[in-house]
Amino acid sequence: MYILHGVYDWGSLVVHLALEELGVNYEFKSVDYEKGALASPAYRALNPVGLVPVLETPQGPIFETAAILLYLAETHHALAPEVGTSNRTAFLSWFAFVTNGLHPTVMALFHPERPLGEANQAAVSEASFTRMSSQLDQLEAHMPVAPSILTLYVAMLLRWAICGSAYRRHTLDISAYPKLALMLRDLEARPAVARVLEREGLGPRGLSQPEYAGAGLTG
Ligand SMILES: N[C@@H](CCC(=O)N[C@@H](CS)C(=O)NCC(=O)O)C(=O)O
Repeated sequence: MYILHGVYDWGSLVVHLALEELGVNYEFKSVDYEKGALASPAYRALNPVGLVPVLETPQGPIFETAAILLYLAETHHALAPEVGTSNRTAFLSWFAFVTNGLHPTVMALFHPERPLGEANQAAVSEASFTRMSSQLDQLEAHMPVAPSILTLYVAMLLRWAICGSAYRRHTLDISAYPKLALMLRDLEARPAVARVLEREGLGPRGLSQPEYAGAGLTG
């Protein structure tokens, strides 16, 4: 039994998707971040850095999205090429590219005031959008698109980037990336993905044609 501590449409979304895809026994526990739950001693005992997500496992809590996803794929022998198989190297390379590269870029696009303050947010937003476009060019050209923790992760980030139009100057036109757009539609057709999109209130086209609900994307 796993316990996922998360907030709908925050970074816990990809772990939620992976757990549902794996068909394992889990519970989703909403983190009451508005009441300071991320700073509580109980939460910090699970995740010392006080961020979402954290997953309670039979071996103890695990935090950092990439670590959680690799743990799940390795434990359940699914959603990633197995160690020793020929496509493992490409998978790991692109997984690191996304978790170390695209994720911070998308976060900077959403919170352009964070790195250098309000006065510089237009420049940060501009630079982040340019960086994201070049990272997506790479993914469009090279990323393996078989359903995996990698495609689920990219799908979450693309959802956020497309949603950006509702409240940010820069928004992603996914039609410029036909392979990635098809990947999103293919994921939405998967029953496990559809269940999580419904549960988190993101709608059946919550990956390929998302609408900003006004509740998420604040973390
Ligand atoms: N590198 C971390 C980033 C986690 C992160 O930034 N989480 C956000 C939500 S998407 C959060 O908890 N924000 C709350 C805050 O900054 O106080 C990971 O991948 O798990």
